[in-house]
Amino acid sequence: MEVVVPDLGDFSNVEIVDVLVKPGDKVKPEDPLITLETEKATMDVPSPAAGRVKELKIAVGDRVSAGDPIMSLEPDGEDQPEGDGASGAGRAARPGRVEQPGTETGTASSQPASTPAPETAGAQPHPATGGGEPRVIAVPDLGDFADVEVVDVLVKPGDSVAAEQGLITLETEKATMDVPTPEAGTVLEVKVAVGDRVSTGDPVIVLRPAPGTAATRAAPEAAAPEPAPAAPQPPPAPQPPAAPRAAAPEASVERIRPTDTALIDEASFARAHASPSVRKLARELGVDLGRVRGSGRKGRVTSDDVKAYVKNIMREVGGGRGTALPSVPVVDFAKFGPVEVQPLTRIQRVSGPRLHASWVNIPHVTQHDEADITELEETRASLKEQAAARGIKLTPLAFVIRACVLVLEEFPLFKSSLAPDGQSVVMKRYTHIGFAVDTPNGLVVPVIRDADKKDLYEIAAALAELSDRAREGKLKPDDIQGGVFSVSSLGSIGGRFFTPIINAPEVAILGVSRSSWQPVYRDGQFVPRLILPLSLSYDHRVIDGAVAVRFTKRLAEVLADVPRLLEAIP
Ligand code: CAO
Repeated sequence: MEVVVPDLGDFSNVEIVDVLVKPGDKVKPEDPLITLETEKATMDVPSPAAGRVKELKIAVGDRVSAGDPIMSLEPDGEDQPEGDGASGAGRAARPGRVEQPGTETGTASSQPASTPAPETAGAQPHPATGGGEPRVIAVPDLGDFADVEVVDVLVKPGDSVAAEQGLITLETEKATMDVPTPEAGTVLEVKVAVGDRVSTGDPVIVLRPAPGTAATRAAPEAAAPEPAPAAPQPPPAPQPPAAPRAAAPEASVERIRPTDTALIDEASFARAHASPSVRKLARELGVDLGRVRGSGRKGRVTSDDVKAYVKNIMREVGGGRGTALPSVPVVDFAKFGPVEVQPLTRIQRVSGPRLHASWVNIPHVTQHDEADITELEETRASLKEQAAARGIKLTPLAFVIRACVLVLEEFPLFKSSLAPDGQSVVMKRYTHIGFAVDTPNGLVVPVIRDADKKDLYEIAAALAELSDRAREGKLKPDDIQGGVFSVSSLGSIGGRFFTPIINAPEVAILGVSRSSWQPVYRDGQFVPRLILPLSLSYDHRVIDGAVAVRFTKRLAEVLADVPRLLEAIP
């Protein structure tokens, strides 16, 4: 018999990328003969019958269309069971064989009515099968999967179904797939229910095939329980021999939900030059084939390429290369002298990972600047007693926070947050300001709510009250949430400039160091001025450097504008 290229749906002039047999080879029905590659997918053409390859009519690199001769098969004495080769039907196609769902579907649907039906794959014979007799449609070959859950039953007794219509939906840990009926007909009985677990060959429905469908012709194989027909089997249909991969499990590939393979770019996966088995391996490992460099002929991706790709990623993750963080060496310090292990405080254990996350996730830039607070300190000194009489400790930090509130009104971006998708910023119409407090248990950041509605004294009072409660460990969840901008003051301790870590998801934090007297050149002479070091760390994804320096410049101006800081809140 002559084997020809089956119906390829919309494709023609398709390249042969592999010839899998040679003259003299024995083949069984459904054994792959050649591999074709369209721009969308790779597909094998299986043998429609058992036999021995007599002559190859094609070679790798040839381009073929439906009906073109591939090879001639001659009967192989030992291997001519009744029915085999009669149609090429009745074999469960392997899921890996189908690479391009659209193609498969197209192939199936465009199959001429006279073509032996690969769709019968997976169908189990009804004992009483015969032309138009009820027949059991079974779960097709599920490849490596077994005991798969039925998540949906799509038909009920009495329903008319068209060929390829879904009967049930199965869900493996990898994907969801529909099992379609290979034949049109009427559903007589449904054999499964939602929640059942099924494997290859398990009955799904009993179908009465519509008159004139392939089931009425089916079936040497479907008739297997019956005595083999005495008559010689009809020769395989000359053309096209069989739609190679229209069988049920493969057609179901197209129904895989995109979310099940979220890591795979389906378009690039489909374009990749790889055999069905390699595609299957790639899917199992979650590898996007489009990213794998093929070492095979014409850049074909082999299974070794897929494994090497995965190994490489594992090595990068484990060895600290690529996007993974380099690991710090683990040292046995006791080898060098006595040691004592002290646990971190609870707050340190909580805040540590958050600081780390902020540091590694946010591209920090720190803008340093200086503010002249000579007048501010003079005023503060003059107001201190008066404030103390009201029970308020008027510290420099209260002035700094009041100044930040005023500048944030002019630069609202500094109290925004980057949206999780990185495509927009969330602007906040409220101004809750956080400030770092050093407590015996570690660093905490209580939040002054609606700081823009508080005057200097109210801010100072809130500062004192919250920092007292922070040191006593009496902050409530509300006290440490909702901040839009933070201030970290080390001024009472010392230091000159530092890099505060942004309190994510905020986008900026102001570090304040200890003020000191500095000679400043003014009006032709050096004069002593009290200078406050400012360090503004900002998220460079949201804030540009020029804007950041405008912010600190403006902050310095406002800190020098004491009457403004003392203004009452309207
Ligand atoms: N320059 C000079 N002196 C300063 C100053 C500055 N920038 N800031 C504060 N001082 C002075 C104050 O004037 C005060 O002196 P007087 O009593 O003479 O007025 C003294 O230092 C102590 O101030 P304070 O600590 O009582 O008040 P504060 O408002 O400055 O600070 C608080 C409050 C809670 C922020 C502070 O106690 C604190 O915990 N700071 C540490 C914050 C921190 O750890 N940040 C690092 C975060 S990153 O690890």
